[in-house]
Amino acid sequence: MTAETLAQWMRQSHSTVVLTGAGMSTESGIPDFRSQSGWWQNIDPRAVASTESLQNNYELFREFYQMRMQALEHCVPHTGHHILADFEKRGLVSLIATQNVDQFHQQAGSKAVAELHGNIVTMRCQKCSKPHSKQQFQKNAVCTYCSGKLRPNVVLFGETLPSDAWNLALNEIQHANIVIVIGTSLEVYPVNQLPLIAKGRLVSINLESSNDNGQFDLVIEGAAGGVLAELDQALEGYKKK
Ligand code: BV8
Repeated sequence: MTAETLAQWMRQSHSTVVLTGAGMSTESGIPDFRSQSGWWQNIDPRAVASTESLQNNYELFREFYQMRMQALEHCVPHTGHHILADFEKRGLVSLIATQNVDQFHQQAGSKAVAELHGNIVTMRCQKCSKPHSKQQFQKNAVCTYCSGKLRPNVVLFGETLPSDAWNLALNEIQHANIVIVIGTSLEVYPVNQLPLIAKGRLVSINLESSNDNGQFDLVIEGAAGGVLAELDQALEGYKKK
């Protein structure tokens, strides 16, 4: 059971949704969170990525996100992102619901992307929500309208997910023939509930086999970029639109 099996299923599928996590961007040079080399190995997420840290530890919060933004400036989407964008153009993928905050799916050309955890590319004022530039945040400026604190449009621990993105992902996943889960430990609520509401076939593409593989109809162990390249080869020349 490999990429060829998934390719067969995708040829018969009317709607295939992809759910991605940080493992989708590690081959672009962005660390994930919970692997050996992940961000949370030596940083407590509650200290830097929570509403509490934004309110009571703003300098540490700002340094953490400043570092993440700088890391992003030197990285680009990899082949896997481009393959998923091409699958969308060929009618093979209808939506990418992502936990990633790097906007690499959009940069690679994907149009239908639900940003479940927002992004660290755009900023706003925490108090009045007015948009601000990345430069203003990096310069430690305050809001030009109300002098409030600036923050990236990322969903912090303790914040609710953007309702449009959440409802779109919920609806598409409930009606999908296939949900392909790529590069996520499914540790974070409520995104980790999405695979449970899938009614179609559930597929995992992940570097490590996780203990709750039982929920998947197909588990493909491997790096996202490599597996997607195999899948692309198996689907060569095939398109639905
Ligand atoms: C909410 C923003 C409600 C920061 C993120 C106790 C128990 C259960 C739940 C909770 C609890 N206490 C609190 C909660 C809720 C909390 C939560 O789930 N906490 C967990 C951690 C215990 N959730 C929330 O707070 C959410 N909000 O619940 O709101 C609410 C209701 C009313 C009013 C107010 C609130 C908000 C969650 C969003 C948090 N924000 N990010 C930032 O990114 O800077 S979460 C963070 O984790 C990232 O967004 C990341 O994407 C996400 C999930 O991680 P993964 O993507 O899965 O990454 P991870 O490293 O874990 O896994 C990567 C996988 O890929 C690994 O398996 C690895 O092997 C694999 N891999 C690596 N490389 C590759 C690969 N696979 C293939 N190829 C490769 N090359």
